[in-house]
Amino acid sequence: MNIATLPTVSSDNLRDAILNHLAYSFGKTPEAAQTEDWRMALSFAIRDRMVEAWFAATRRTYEAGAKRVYYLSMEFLIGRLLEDGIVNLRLADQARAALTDLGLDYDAVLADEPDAALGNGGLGRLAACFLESLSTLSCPAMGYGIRYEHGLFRQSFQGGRQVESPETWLLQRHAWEFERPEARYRIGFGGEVREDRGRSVWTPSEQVDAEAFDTPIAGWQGKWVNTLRLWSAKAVAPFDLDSFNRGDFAAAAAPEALARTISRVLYPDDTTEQGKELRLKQEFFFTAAALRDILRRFDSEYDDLSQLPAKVAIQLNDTHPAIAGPELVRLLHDERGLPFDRAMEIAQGCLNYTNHTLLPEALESWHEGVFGKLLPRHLQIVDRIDDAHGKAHPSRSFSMRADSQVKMGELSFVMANRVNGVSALHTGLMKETVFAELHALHPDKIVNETNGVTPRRWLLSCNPRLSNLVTDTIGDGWVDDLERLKELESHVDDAGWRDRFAAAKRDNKADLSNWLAETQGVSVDPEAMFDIQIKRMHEYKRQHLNILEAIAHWQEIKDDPNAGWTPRIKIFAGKAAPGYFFAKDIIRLINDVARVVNADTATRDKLQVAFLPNYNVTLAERLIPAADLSEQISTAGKEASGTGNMKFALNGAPTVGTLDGANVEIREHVGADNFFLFGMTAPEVTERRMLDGHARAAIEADPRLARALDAIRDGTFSPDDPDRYAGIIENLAGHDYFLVCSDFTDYWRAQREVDAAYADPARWAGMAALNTARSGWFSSDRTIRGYMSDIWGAASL
Ligand code: GL9
Repeated sequence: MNIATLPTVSSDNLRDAILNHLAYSFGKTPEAAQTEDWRMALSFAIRDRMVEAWFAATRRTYEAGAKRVYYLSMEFLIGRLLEDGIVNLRLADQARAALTDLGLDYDAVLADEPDAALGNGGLGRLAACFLESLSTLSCPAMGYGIRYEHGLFRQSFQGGRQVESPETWLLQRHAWEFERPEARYRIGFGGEVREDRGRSVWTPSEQVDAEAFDTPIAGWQGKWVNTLRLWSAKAVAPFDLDSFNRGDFAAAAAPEALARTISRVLYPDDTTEQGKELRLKQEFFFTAAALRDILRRFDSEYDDLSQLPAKVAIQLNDTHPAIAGPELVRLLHDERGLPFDRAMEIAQGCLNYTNHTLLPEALESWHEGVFGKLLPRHLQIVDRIDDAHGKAHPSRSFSMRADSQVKMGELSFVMANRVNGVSALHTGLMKETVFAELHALHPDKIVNETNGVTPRRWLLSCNPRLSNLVTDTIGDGWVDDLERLKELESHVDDAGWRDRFAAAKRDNKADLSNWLAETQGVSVDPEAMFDIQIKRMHEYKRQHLNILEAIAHWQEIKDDPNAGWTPRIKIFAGKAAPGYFFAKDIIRLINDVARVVNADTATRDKLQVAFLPNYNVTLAERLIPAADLSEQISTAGKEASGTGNMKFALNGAPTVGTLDGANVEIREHVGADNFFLFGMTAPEVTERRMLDGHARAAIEADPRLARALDAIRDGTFSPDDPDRYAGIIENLAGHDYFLVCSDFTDYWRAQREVDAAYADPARWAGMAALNTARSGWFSSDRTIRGYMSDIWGAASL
């Protein structure tokens, strides 16, 4: 459907629709309605406006016989959906007016929506941005994942320590999904394989049903709507009547409880949890359901399986759905009777794999014992795939079945038509390191698709002040053609325009500072530099480098309080995996440092530190528009791409960062003058690590670093327990794998350059504005266009 044919909606229409839903969908009068009822009624009124375009998109796809894209991901970090829907349908003014008319606080109604945290971090958020861009580009696509009952845990602090509690987004009503009881597939586990007249027949010992829940995802202007289909696990027989009749109620309910376990919780690890049987079950559960659904849809249109690669592109988001390779071969060979080689060839024509990290601990592999017990037929198929690949390439030395393991990265690589990395640097390192041998055998397979972020959520919606200025200046064409931000460049030398740019940032900071005071008990001066590091807690991301620099900075301010310091507030947020004790210690250290530094009356107008609890998409949307400085300080070679880095640059916050992941490309785009570079390069990192005693040497060479470490060691920040951080000190002064000490001195230097630049408001505003003007390339629309042409062979309709 074309936008021209979309009915226009006035605020009166919308108000009537809200009142209708309040009465007829929720059975409430306006007098009795709670905020949640209004939120649901508004959501339904907005959702209604997506449905026609949703049907039309499906119709168009069938009519065109178009190739469909299927994005398989364990994680979709979608956050709140209501404002996204309102903004994409261009109904923000009408919605605000309608609610105001009804005597309601629009922002409070939007804030009532739970943040759907069905992902851990960048990988899951990328999947959510991709879905939105696929719809904006009217590419026929579907996301497949798991409808977790509990998303990523809630984080709070007790005495500065991270405490986890379960997340319960589904306890509130969820407005966006349509349950599809008819879209249900039986998924088996375990059991045995027997040969029957030359065919392998798998008889599982355990079964669950996967039931679909569909969420419409509207693109910009609501012209095209795709579907996110999440699978929920249900018992095959919900209830054991025999047990019930015997009075054993726990046993009667057991099948239901057992089945539900599969879609109960998101694993909270950002690097893959190794060897957990339930995790493998989750992976097979959603992947198998997705493949059955894909084949059912294909069968409804075509009867020749050799057409599959022409009509179906499947993207494996990391190795989590890697079982798709053997499962698709099983469906085509065992169940549809294609010869094994042909089944493998067709599967390889459909599947593609994205690698998101080179961290060795994140490369999934399963012990064949666990794998074979749960998926006995798939283990046989993996062996045959490995044999076939070995026969085709007799020179190869590796096997995906070495050391009694099933190696999912190698399996994904071999079964994929294309394999991609997520930034130029990362793709290069993939070719040189983990996939070097496979790359030599298949030199055309690896391609790069640098990540991107959707400008609808990450500028238009989260930063109305800046987006209004942009639209006032260059019109609104930038929203789905982000490179047009370049047109801002000619205004950057205009002092009046630059002041407007700076005013938008200042007002965003004032809002954040009010919110911090009201909700977090943190009081900060909005004139201070807002220096922000928000992301998962991990040693490679080096939040400890940041806090070490803060300590040294504090000490130096104390030495000479009147030396003209640039006032700063350092803001941190991020969750640590519950079992990652070192990362949890870093959180506690930052909280301890914050307590001491913020209480120091001699320094607190120059430096403050805050760690905000429970980082999620909603908090990111609040912080990023108010940031002056973006901290992207990972050890070079470790951050595959980063996407937060792009959101900050787009919102006018220059980066202090290393040459890692997409930082490299950000710096190329915004210009070296508008980026604060420090630290070793990836090859230098590799070299330095081999040098004995690199940490000790770095500490000896830099008295500031030595003094900061001493303060931690002597209990300055933990007077009740001076040894609390002995582990961190031992690590840093010892093998310091992530080279915190070796990069410290240059980081300090870069931070003082940041201070000097910030102290010159005109210079800073120019740098910030050029970051916005030159970030257009980092739109996920650009990324998706790349996948469509280089990987999927899919077209916009
Ligand atoms: C990640 C990488 O670490 C990031 O650098 C990258 O930007 C994203 C998206 O490609 O993928 N890989 C990964 O496992 N995570 C990433 O963020 N982790 C989480 O999602 C927590």
